[in-house]
Amino acid sequence: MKTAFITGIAGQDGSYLAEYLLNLGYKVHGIIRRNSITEHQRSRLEHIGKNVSLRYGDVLDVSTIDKAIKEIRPDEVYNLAAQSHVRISYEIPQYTVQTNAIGALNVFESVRNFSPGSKIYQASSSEMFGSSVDPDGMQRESTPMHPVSPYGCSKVFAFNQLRNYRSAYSLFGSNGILFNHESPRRASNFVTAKVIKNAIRIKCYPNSGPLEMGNLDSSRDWGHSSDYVRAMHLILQHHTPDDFVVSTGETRTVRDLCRIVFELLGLNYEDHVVVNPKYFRPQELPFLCGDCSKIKQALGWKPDYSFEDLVQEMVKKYMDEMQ
Ligand code: NDP
Ligand code: GDR
Repeated sequence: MKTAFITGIAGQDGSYLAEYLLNLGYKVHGIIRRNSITEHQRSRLEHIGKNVSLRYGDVLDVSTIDKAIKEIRPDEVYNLAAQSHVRISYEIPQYTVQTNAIGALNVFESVRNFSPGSKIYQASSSEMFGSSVDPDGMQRESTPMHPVSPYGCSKVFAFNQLRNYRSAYSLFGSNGILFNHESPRRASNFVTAKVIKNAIRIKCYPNSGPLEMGNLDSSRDWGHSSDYVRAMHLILQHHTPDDFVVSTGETRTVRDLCRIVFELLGLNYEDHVVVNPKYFRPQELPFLCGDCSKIKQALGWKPDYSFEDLVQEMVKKYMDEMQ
């Protein structure tokens, strides 16, 4: 039986990944942070709770990471823990960099010192490319990195640090450079979940006020988390450590998202959506679209979900919860 250790296991991707690995027969371990208020902390893991081995820990607390790695000596380590919200990274830049950069380094160091045979997956992001786009409008593994947020900068550090440990210490460390991915487990302050939850609110309670949004004209390449955790696992099964873009290759604007969601509910978004500059970012990424040819060719990965399937699944889940 293979063992996996997941940081960020209680988040969107961590919960799908734990589920996926359990189905493959892995023994799954993970750390959750001790919160003062425990309600909802394990909500994404409730359905698989007994099968995963959880312990308290924090990637900024070296002793807990060292202890876990020493005890478990996992075959695979997935470092998903992060302050993952781009706009909020402008509000708490130092905390974001501590968690996403130094936290990742703590995990890599722990593996190097106590379990150098463990394979490491690092949750890298398309935000690392930032404002840099190839002439065909796409971003791919060879695109230069010009991040435009504290979040993007922190992820570039972790990306490079893992590559450095790969060549310096021969660790098996791979980066998945993932574009936006969503699901019914997405936290409600990311744009897909925010739009869908509020559109349903407006449908059920028409006089409950408009939906306040930031930039409606940015474009994102949106996939489904369950497809993307499958890619994470595949990346670690490759014969050699490497870095892979994971995306759908299709892009839509936030305005398209609003239109499609409100139309699904029989509403016109223009009657209900207002722009509030409070949600603008100091620097925005106007257009993201990923070229995932490399992972398709090398590992045979492709997404199962279309954008429409993703939105419909999220709408149905939140509608069911409201009723
Ligand atoms: P989430 O925000 O849903 O999950 C992040 C998890 O990390 C949470 O469970 C959080 O715990 C945990 N965490 C935060 N800080 C620490 C810490 N100091 N120590 C231990 N755990 C911590 O993110 P996603 O699941 O969406 O993303 C997973 C990873 O992939 C992240 O690294 C993200 O940056 C990256 N990524 C995500 C993409 C996406 O579109 N979803 C795209 C590209 C990369 P708590 O609940 O206690 O805060
Ligand atoms: P992003 O995701 O920043 O791309 O990072 P998010 O869903 O927050 O924003 C996507 C786009 O929507 C615009 N937008 C709004 N966004 C939010 N959150 N709230 C709003 O009200 C709103 N109005 C418009 C944003 O300006 C942006 O253009 C996600 C995260 O999962 C990262 O962790 C990950 O690394 C990247 O995707 C790839």
